[in-house]
Amino acid sequence: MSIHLQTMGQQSGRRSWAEPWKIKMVEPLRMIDRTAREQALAEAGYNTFLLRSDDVYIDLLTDSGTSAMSDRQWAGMMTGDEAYAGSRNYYNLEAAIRRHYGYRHVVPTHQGRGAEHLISQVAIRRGQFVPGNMYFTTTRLHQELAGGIFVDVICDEAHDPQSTAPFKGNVDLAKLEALIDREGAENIAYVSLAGTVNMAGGQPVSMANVRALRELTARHGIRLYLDATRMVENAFFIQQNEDGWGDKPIAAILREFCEHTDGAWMSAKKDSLVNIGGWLAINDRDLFEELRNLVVVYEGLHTYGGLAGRDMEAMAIGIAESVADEHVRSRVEQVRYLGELLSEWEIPIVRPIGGHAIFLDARRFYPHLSQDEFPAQTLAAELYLDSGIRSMERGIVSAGRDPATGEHNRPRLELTRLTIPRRVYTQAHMDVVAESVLAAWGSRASTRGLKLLYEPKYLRFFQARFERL
Ligand code: P70
Repeated sequence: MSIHLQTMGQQSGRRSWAEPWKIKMVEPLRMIDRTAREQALAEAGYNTFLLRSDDVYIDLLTDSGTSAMSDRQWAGMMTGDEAYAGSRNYYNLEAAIRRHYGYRHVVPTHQGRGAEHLISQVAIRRGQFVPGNMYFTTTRLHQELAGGIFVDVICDEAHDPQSTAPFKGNVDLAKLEALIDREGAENIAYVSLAGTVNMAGGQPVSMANVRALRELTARHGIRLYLDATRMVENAFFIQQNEDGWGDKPIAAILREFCEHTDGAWMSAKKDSLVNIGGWLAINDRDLFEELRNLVVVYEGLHTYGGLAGRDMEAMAIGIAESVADEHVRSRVEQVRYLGELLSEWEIPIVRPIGGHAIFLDARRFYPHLSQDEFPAQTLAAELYLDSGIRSMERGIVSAGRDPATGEHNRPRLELTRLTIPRRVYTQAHMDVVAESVLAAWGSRASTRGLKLLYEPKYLRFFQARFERL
């Protein structure tokens, strides 16, 4: 018997895996026609953030707050204790964070940037430097609003979409040491470490790197704080690709990684499988007292931080579900499935394939467009026009302007992100997405760029408007 059609597993010479869940409730998708999409996109100023989600077919804008909760999480929502103070759900959340991330003191916040705001206000003195492994938009903004100066100390490979180094999220220790020597340890607020690194393409940090970083920062008396937003996915890459970790569960790798840091902030809308929520967790008691005081000014009492009791319960359960090996494997492998298809077709994407998204290399799609014609924003628009798929610009628009000069920051990476929500779409959706990217690739030579019409002061990518050139 000759076999022509092959399953996904057979294509890569192994047995197939499947999602470790079945579907109990469905949400119908709607698809509007090409003429309606053209109108919707023009009305949205060619910015996918300004589209109505009713006009979107497959929504890959973000993996943030878009995951499907489990039956256990929904059941947990019904056990919300909506007391103003001392809700039992807060204590369940605190226990889950202590158990899986290992930090002693917990401050809940409404989402990640609420936590970024608090840590930045408390830990940065005006004029201090904040070295980090590539900027993230909201993180850097809060550091700057607190008077900090962000310095990128990520390894050079991270800025090269074609480098296949396995841990492109790593800090370049020589860059960090040079900064400390030049500015003095007392002028470094803390090191801001993210695992995985969103803007680099979802690239992980190795355990060896965090250990070395720990040693270096401790020697200089500098604190090391972690953006733990996608740290579970980072732990998966350590398990798969770093020597000595292959037989360790993800939960153990996560705990050990966090042990090398002094505290963390979290957007629980990603790894933790909830639609809203975040936290800050820290070992230092005095700093905790300051944070716990500040949270009541901006978020809410220190036992709810802007969340309902039911939200905290869903988060506590989500944290436990998020560290299960079979869950993380199926999540990251789904992303890889889409990436392998596109790679096979020689469509330029960031390699290695990251944890939460496929990042299309818009510079190589549109070599005829200058960065001022917004290639990544253009590609996001083209994908929407082709099929109603929504993606996100991660290039010059996201990078914003230099606060000192007012000029565009010009990142080397000019990327369009196809972000995969957790437990939401099937392999068939991934096939539809891949074919749409192929169509945009096919018409790349005749694609025209965009002109910026309006940009707001903060985080301009969310609300900027464009028109077709
Ligand atoms: C995304 C979202 C949020 C995020 C993150 C990392 C590594 C902190 C946060 C903030 C949402 C987003 C945010 C800004 C621009 C575009 C999209 N990332 N650290 O889609 O957390 O959103 O809960 O305040 O990725 O990547 P939160």
